[in-house]
Amino acid sequence: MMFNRKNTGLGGRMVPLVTLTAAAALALTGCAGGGGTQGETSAPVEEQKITFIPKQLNNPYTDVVLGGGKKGSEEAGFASSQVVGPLEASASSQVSFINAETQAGTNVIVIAANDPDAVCTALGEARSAGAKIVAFDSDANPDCRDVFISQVVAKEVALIQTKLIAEQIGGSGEIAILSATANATNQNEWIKFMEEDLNTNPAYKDIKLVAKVYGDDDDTKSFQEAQGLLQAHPNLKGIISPTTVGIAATARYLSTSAYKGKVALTGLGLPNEMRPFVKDGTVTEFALWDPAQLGYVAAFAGKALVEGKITGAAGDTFTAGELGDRTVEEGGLVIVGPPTVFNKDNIDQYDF
Ligand code: RAM
Repeated sequence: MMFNRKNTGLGGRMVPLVTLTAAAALALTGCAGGGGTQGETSAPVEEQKITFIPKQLNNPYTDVVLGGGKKGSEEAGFASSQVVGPLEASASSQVSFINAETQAGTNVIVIAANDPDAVCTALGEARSAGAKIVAFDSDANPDCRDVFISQVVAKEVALIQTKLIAEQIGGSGEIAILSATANATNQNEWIKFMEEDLNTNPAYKDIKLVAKVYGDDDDTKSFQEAQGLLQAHPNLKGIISPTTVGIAATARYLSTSAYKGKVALTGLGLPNEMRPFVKDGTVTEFALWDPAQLGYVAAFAGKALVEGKITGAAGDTFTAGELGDRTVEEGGLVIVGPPTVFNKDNIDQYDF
């Protein structure tokens, strides 16, 4: 199975991913979902349109996720697939894009919410117009979507990061978290579990979390926040950055500073972005999942929803193409796969 990085060529705000093969798709828009009532739909996927709305377009992680989304949409048989979204991951930046999809009669909206509640009203309107809503990467309020495709079990990915930082700083000292945006559902959930772990696990009693800062998944701001952390906390021994943008920017800062190899850095990163920093000794170990699988599974969940095979209820099952069967858990949650830890010994085996 190959889920290597694919460049989706995101030059603008809207990118057609699959040629519209069925002219009938347009005629069917808006009548697929039975007024948002789940389980009534049984329209063939070949007549359905799917749109992906990531947190932001200018994010290398997003490109990999959308590569998987494209592959999944094609294999699932959607009539058309496209990507729209904001350039910045701010709370309400996705609303106008959702509204435009509702107007266009899109049948499946796949969204990584920048803010769980800010997108809710717009998603509710899309559902009333018949759309199915698949949240992925970063959940929307569960009241506003049908399923949430989560890359990993949130607690598991949080505990990997506390374990890695504890190992890398020798079990004691000050640490900080450099996150994405302050409202990001996914990062905030991981941070909650990390704080709980740091506060309750006896093995971490000598580790002190002294700061949480937000680089907004913007490379420049993340770089500056990393610099600011080191200035404000001269005794800092480690940084956890649970965002691919944050960890890459922080690594870049550390790699040319006096802190290189002295202040530990771990979190969630793309192997292709982190490779030079692992090789030059700035970073020892970090984690991630295969982002392409997230987009791929989301497309197949969209297919199962529009075909009326699942409603998002616990126990529902669907087949996610070559990745096999997935079961919907309590709360409409679908888990894609386990995270991987990357270091100098294995990083060259990954290409995303
Ligand atoms: C960033 C984004 C994304 C997150 C990854 C780990 O690219 O914040 O939502 O899942 O990092």
